[in-house]
Amino acid sequence: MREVSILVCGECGVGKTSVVLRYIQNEFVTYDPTIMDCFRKEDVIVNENLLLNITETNTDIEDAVYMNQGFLLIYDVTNESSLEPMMEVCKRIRQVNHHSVVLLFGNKNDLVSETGESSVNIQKMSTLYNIDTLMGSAKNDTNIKQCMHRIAQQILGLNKTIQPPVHKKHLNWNLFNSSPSIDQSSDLEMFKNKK
Ligand SMILES: Nc1nc2c(ncn2[C@@H]2O[C@H](COP(=O)(O)OP(=O)(O)OP(=O)(O)O)[C@@H](O)[C@H]2O)c(=O)[nH]1
Ligand SMILES: [Mg+2]
Repeated sequence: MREVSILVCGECGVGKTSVVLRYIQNEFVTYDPTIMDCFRKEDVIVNENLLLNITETNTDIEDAVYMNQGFLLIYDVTNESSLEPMMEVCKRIRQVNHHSVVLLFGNKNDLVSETGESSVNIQKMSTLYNIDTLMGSAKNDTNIKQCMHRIAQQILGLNKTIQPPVHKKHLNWNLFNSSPSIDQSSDLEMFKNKK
């Protein structure tokens, strides 16, 4: 049986354990704060039995970035400040491997009324770092299985929608800083032109 390894990262309390336990055992449970925890689940993905090794961490990803094929970065849609640290994680992942699979997941969308478009920052992050994005809820079981399956499929190369990043220089661009440096101005133009 083929195996895939997925690292789940995010700030404290964004719902990492809740997302993983919803996927592993289809439960929404109260769980203690986690430093690191590992889970395994066999699943059928595109007609193939697959073993998913899922590691949750809220510590430094430095070593883990070399040991995993896929990354599920979770932020809390009700807490904008939980998104910014994921930029740094994206940067680090892309410095190590341009081709690893990254999905940014906005959790707790059961708490927000609007279900529409993701924010401009998320769209920019997606383009700059070539990452997939999804929103959902561990509580309501919205898009939980889908996000794990999307990562696994992309790792296996079954889903060709994510292409390797083209714009290497984007790695230095700080989306949360309104004044990008001069050598990154062409990136800004690119986004202006896209509007
Ligand atoms: N409303 C709502 N609450 C959620 C959701 N997911 C998690 N929570 C709540 O958010 C809190 C934190 O959830 P955890 O899953 O423990 O978060 P975590 O990221 O694993 O936290 P640490 O392990 O401390 O880093 C808990 O009270 C959960 O019940 C969700 O989709 N909707
Ligand atoms: Mg946890």
